Amino acid sequence: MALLDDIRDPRDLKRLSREDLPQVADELRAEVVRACSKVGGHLASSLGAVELTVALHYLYDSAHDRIVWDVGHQTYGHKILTGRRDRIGTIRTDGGLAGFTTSSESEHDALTVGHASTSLAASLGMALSRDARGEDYDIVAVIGDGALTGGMALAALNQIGHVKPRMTIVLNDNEMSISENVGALTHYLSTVQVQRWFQDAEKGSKQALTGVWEPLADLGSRAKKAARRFLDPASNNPFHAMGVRYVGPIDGHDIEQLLYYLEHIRRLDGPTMLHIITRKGKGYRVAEKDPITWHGASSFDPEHPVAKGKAFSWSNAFGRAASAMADADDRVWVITPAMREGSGLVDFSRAHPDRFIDVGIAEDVAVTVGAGLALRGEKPIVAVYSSFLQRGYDQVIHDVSLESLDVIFAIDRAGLVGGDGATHQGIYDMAYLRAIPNLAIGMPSDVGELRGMLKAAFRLGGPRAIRWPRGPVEEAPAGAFEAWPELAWGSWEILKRGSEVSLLAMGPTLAYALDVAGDDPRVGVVNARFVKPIDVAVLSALARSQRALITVEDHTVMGGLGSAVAEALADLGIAVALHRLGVPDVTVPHGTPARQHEALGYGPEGIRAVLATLGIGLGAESVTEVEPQATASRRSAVANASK
Ligand SMILES: Cc1ncc(C[n+]2csc(CCOP(=O)(O)OP(=O)(O)O)c2C)c(N)n1
Repeated sequence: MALLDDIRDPRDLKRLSREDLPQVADELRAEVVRACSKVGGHLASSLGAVELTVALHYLYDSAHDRIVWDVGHQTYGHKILTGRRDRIGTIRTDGGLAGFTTSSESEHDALTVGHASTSLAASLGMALSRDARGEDYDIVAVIGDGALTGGMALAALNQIGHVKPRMTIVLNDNEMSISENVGALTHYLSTVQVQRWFQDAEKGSKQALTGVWEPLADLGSRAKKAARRFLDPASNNPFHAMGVRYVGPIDGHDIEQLLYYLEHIRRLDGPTMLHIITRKGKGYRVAEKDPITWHGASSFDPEHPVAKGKAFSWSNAFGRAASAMADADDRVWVITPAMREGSGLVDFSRAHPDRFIDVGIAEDVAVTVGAGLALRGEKPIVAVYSSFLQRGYDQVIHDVSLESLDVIFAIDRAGLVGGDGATHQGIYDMAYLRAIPNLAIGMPSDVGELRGMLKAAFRLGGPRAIRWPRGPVEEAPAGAFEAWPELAWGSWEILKRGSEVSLLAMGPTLAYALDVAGDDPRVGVVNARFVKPIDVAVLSALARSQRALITVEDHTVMGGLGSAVAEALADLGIAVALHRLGVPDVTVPHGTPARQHEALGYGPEGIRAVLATLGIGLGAESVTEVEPQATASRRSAVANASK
């Protein structure tokens, strides 16, 4: 009988006997696989945390106690056990469950999260409040070895060891971030695993040798004891040294062991770290074998799981371009904060291992390492997702822009990102970067422009941000760096002249603008590919000759292209009707970007609606699903037609 069918709430889990728990874990695992096979998601991390999830919910009351999952991507099992089983197949889709823990979704989600390394500081805050108010509940932070590489986590640990609140920290160590984990702590954690192996070996050899040849057994054990002392956690353990009690490592797939240790730790004063060893993808062969591919899976056939081939993407285009740049000039380095795969850098890391740096989940460090390299005359590219660069904001200002250093920020996932949702939306970078002196910003609409911008950034020097969206892009034949197009930084491109109104769009919204304008002579289209500086000459000519301008951007309207245009018009003293379309002042959850663009008013229908208010009705014949990424062919069609 399926036990999961009777678990509507963690209280139902607690009614089961301990012997039943492994079966619950198996069922949870199957359910996670089923859900991910339908809609994709963070499969491997959730599979690796199934036993831990069962143990935590068996022991703690998650509605009252606080279980603080770091990142929140490993919580599909937690969601199933906490009343969301019937909706788990909707995870990350429009209107469905969020892909991470989200407080507004459930009282069992202690933290709204998605970015890594926040669990320890948040748990400390909760513990401070609890203790100040004399309340009584448990706090358990669950953090992966990857998330522990983040400066926030380490700084919080430093403070936890100082304040010493009663809390449990479960270090879920699978030796993986998205790719292989990096850093000195990672090396330390694997040393501790060797120690565990040593202890097991010692036990095994004792049993095998007892009664056979005692002196040999004794000799073996004495040598091992000496080695063990060398690796003794009490003397060498960095967590201990920071004031956090350390226990482990233990097998994180053994529920009995997990319960045994968690129960004991729960009664202890002060902070205690339980180090558990798990396997990413546990229990599902393909995910165990290739946890990198199955970290974030697309939908698949659960009987014959094969990872779907992905279309050529902006990230791939960047990775190739970066390799060509590094081939052409040995001062080119690429720095990633733990996003080798996502940023399209696997090939680069193989071709140029000496100039590829993965700093772990530490965006601040990535930016300042870039600054250090640039200070010594190198040409670093900091490859980072738009939403994660938020973590390196001060470093962009303080370490890079003040000295106007030659650092290229290669910003991936700009715009709405789909399933990852609110925490990952790349819709603030233009707003937060535009205010920084010396920093220039562009957004290509096809691969040729991407290369042109990278080439211009490399040649011109100074801090330059180039942003592009998530998803596919039309591939262009690879070429040597020297042969890439020349592009004047700051220049806009008039794709179509209109007699009355111009649409100013950038990146993915350019396809919308071109589609809506069609061949209507009243509506022009401009590729407003730079927001800093903007093309004042083109803008002022347009503003003086048109009765309205409409900016269209996949970014918050506050501070992006529309703001840049409004500010420039004000400075020029030109009064012209300006309509700014983009993300209004709201948070945007997970969903299908093209649908969300439409719902937020900056898809093709939204543009048509604004044109209609200006008396420019455009026939419904062009109401088609527009693929926002397919800009290159649309641009060249328009360019050819207007020749
Ligand atoms: C600030 C930030 N940078 C990057 C990411 C992307 N990211 C999501 S999960 C992950 C790896 C986390 O590794 P770990 O904590 O060990 O968990 P595991 O997936 O191995 O269980 C990364 C880098 C993120 N969520 N937040």
